[in-house]
Amino acid sequence: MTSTENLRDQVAAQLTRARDRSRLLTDAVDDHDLVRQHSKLMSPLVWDLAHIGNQEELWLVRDVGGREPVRADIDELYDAFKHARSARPELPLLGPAEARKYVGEVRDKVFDVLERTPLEGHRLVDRGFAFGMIVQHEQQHDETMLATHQLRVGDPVLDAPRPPRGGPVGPAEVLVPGGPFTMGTSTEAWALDNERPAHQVVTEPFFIDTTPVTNGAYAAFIADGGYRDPRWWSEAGWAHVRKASLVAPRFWERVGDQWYRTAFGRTEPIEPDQPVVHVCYHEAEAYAKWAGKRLPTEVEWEKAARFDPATGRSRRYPWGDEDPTEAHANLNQRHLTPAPVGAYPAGASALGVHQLIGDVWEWTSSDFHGYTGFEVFPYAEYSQVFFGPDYKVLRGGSFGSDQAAVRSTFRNWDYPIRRQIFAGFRCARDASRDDLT
Ligand code: AVJ
Ligand code: FE
Repeated sequence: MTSTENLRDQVAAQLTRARDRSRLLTDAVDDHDLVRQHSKLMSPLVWDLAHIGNQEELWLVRDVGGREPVRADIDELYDAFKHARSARPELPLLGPAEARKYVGEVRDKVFDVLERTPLEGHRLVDRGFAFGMIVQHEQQHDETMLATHQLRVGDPVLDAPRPPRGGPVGPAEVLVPGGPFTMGTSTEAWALDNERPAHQVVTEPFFIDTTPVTNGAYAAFIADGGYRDPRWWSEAGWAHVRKASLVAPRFWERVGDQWYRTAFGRTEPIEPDQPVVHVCYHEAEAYAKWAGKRLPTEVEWEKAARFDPATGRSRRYPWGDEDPTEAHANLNQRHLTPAPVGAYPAGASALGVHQLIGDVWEWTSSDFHGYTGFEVFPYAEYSQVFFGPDYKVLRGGSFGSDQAAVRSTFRNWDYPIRRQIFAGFRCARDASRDDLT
């Protein structure tokens, strides 16, 4: 991003890429499937679509562009804080044709605003931040819509090539040295408020798994009676596992002595070398305890992902400072499943930790809070209102995340019982004195 013109072109390309994905996800199903609720946990797809357009109108057409509203009458319908997801199908929403027309009109105006807006100077548009925020917002909803597709029952409508084959990953875990490292960022142009500012954090030495926990390893936990043994579960986890009658990850089904999983309408035997996905925080925590380990904290996850012991610097990504390519990580809904472990040797961190970015979101043991020096930007409802003990932080993005919306500093959050998101985990453990000598 050397010149403003260059930046303008990049912003336009990112907006178009996000819209292509939104269209693919909404054109794949018929109108009936667009307006219906596939799960109480999710909005109808047609709500996500118009909400994407409404946020874009609020921030780019009205706020940055200072233009007249395209449709001031619908703001309330698409305000995520006004109506719970479960209540959205009953609202007088724009229908499929109206919603498509609306997002198209907003986008036309946005391209005009983009042409006329200086991208340097004023903080909200500095280096295109407001546009970047909207690109990321659309991509985040595209991942949410993909999760809705996963919950949809019916013939498959989405297709994608299989991920690359797995490969060697070296030792099962690596030692991350204790001491300081730089967490968060003050320089990443499109980083959101909760990733800022860059600040030093000191850790103890710890071990972290070089890969996410696989289906095969997770199946061993099930086979060992893990879901029936309170020793592995926290009090809240045990209460939940019993109340919700959990026996396996979401979308798993046992036929004879084989586990199957259903993904996007196709049922296949689980692939033992793929990272497990669709587990909640409680399941991740229980597995880790069963394995004699624990979940990493958010600080530990980011240090394993970014710290380069040779220079003491924090990298932008595990592999270095360059943006992700197909060789680095399973992102962008390129494949509709996590890739087997070892599929991305070029994406490993300086310390040899694989698949931190992409594949599956990784549960950490940390609650969602603002960093020291946190400042709301540009609005409290993006992240600040979610700070507190109710949400756990997830890191790294999934196969359903777009690279515009994932960085090593990116922080996602959800309730510890949620399983519809593309979430897995990896384990960590304290390093004892003996390990260090
Ligand atoms: C960051 C994924 C938790 O979906 O609730 C979308 C992103 N914020 N619209 C969410 C978001 C507003 C957010 N997560
Ligand atoms: Fe939103």
